[in-house]
Amino acid sequence: MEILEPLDITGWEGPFPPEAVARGAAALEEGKVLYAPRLRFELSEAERRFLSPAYLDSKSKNISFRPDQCVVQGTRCQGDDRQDLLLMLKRFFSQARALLTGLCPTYRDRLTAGLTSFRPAQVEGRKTSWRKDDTRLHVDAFPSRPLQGQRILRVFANVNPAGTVRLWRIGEHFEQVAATLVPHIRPPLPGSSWLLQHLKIIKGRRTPYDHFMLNIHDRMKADEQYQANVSQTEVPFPAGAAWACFTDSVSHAAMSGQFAFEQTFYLPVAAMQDPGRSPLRVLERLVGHPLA
Ligand SMILES: O=C(O)CCC(=O)C(=O)O
Ligand SMILES: [Fe+2]
Repeated sequence: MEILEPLDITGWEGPFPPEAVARGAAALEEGKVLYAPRLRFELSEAERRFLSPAYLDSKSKNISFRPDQCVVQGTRCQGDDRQDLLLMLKRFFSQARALLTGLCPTYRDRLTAGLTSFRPAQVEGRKTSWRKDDTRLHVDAFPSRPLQGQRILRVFANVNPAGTVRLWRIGEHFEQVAATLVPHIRPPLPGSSWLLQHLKIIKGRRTPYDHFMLNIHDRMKADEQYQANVSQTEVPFPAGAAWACFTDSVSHAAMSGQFAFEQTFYLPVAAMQDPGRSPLRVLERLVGHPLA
């Protein structure tokens, strides 16, 4: 299968060509990456000052924006700098949302916005624990935010001013990943989800679905043999390009690059054109019972 679904568009707001709209949601749900090589996220002259890791605070690798609360985090800036960062991130959020609602009209009222992030740090050579190391192939699953089956749909843009690519590896299709790993995963311990929620370790109930997704995420990242030997392709995303995919099913690793934007959305399984392709339904078929 081709991994990339090319999109010849240059603007974030629709209307988009009917062929692109006809394929948008279907391509995403098949596990493809919508790839717009000429869809540039424009920064103003003044905003270009933010193309430096110096604006990060010491604990963060990203500067993030919460569209629902309109706050910025991850930066040491105050005053005008902080406000300008907020406006830049907010604009990325609006454009990413316009892109997805234009390309996937059936998702329009069903997308919930998660975090917006600006990623000014160099990916290569960053020191982290294996679990947080996104240079290892993985599907996304968040330990502190149970999704209970909801999809993770993310939009990325490479804004590197020197023209450096953002290099990803893309691995097997989720069906294959799950078929290989699920037989090794033990079901959650009775009471563990209640405990995590009531100790306020996580927001909301960690369902058996979340348990399986976190296990898959961890098993993929922890296994050096898997990382090296699984069938995979290198995908360089050029500066000035944007791309989108369901990162809970597209197995991905970010190997190198600096200066990108990313917007997360959540989508209920029922809002998909083909819910049978969701990781929730794939896992349920494998284990033979409901997981939500
Ligand atoms: O920063 C990137 O290019 C992708 C990193 C990643 O794995 C993620 O955000 O889920
Ligand atoms: Fe990821």
